[in-house]
Amino acid sequence: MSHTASPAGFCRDCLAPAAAEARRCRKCGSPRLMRHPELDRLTIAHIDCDAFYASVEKRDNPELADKPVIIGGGKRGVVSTACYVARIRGVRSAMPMFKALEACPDAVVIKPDMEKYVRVGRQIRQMMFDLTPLVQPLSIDEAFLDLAGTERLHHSSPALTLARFARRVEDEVGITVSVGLSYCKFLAKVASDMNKPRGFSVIGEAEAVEFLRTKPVGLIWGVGKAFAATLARDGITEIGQLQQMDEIDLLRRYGTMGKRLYFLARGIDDRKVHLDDEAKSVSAETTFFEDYASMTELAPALRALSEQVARRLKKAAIAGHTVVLKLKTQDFKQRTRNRRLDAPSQLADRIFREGLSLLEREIDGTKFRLIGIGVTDLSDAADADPPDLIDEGAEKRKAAEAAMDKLRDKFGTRSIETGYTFGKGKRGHGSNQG
Ligand code: TTP
Ligand code: MG
Ligand code: MG
Repeated sequence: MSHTASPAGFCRDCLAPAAAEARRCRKCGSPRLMRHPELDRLTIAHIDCDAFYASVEKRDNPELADKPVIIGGGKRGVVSTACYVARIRGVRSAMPMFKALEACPDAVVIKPDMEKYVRVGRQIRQMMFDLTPLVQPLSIDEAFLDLAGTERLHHSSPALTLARFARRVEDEVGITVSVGLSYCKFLAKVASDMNKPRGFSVIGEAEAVEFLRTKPVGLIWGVGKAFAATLARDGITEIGQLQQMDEIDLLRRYGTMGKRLYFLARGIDDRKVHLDDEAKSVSAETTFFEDYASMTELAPALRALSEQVARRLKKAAIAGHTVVLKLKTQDFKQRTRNRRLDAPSQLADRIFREGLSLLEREIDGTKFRLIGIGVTDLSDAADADPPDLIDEGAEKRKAAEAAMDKLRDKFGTRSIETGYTFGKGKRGHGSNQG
């Protein structure tokens, strides 16, 4: 056995490498070892907090630690969630409260404190954005993440980065999460639910079809109770049965849903992890009369668009933490590139600089017919653009921008132009969105 061989896995508690055959961590003795043949290749993750509302309440009141806790609204209400102690007794989300109390009479019932949960949810989401700009929240306590290409940034594989994240949430937030890691969204989400709480499950490409074969059809995304009942009437209860059917047949029987069944049953899911939708971003874009390939042509457009975005952010008193560059090539292929800023910004200068450095990497002779810039991961303007201790010029540029904003307000937008936008204002027909 060679000492230089890459470690077969790692310890989820102390993150030390773990040998392929070890049963406990050599460093800390923990049995929570993570190993999987595809561990270093998988990048799509789904993270979901464990018994979210209940975990937050337990964190804030240590006396509740070992007690069954139910979060929900009053005696006649329903259960929002229950801690895992209460779940062992049969309590479930959406159960009428009286039933829950029949099953678990000694439960501590707490009214939901939504403001607090939103705050904690945001805090965790911010931590997710420290891992990758590609975070797609699904609800208050869960999100998809695509960690492709983050190895150099974090000096670790996506799997190890995720294990470190789970630990960080426990240390800094005081609640636990479960992680699912796979090659696609469907199976990442399935995986995160597999060994809750404090779970970390991996579903690799090689095992996907066999893994799905014996699972109920209800596991498939979009198959709710009603549709599962329809399938059951047709004699289909297990995913393995769908694996035997051909696409045309499924399409004929169930329309577009049939197509989804065909692909997901085979573990084929090409949906990308994408940033939150347009409503949660501010952007501007322009389509050119001619297509452009060079920085000389593209940068001025980018500058003008950055200023539009900044203007709208300032008007709404919001700021964006992630800058998104959008390009459409001559042959209508779209490229989007994101980068997270150190802090939320509403400054044209900062957005432009970030956009420019993203753009530089795309200059490869390709002709572009459209360029757009925007920000997402929006927040209140209050914590935007903190004084920059490293880049001294930034403060001056910020002051200059504030001065220009004032003049623009006074004289209209065309009266002040920076070097980059000068004389370029009429070059394209603008189309804005955001
Ligand atoms: P979930 O992630 O579905 O559940 P959970 O975090 O409580 O438990 P798990 O460990 O299984 O993930 O939902 C997140 C929060 O959303 C949950 O804590 C409370 C709220 N919620 C409701 O209010 N009603 C519901 O029916 C469900 C399912 C959740
Ligand atoms: Mg949850
Ligand atoms: Mg959830």
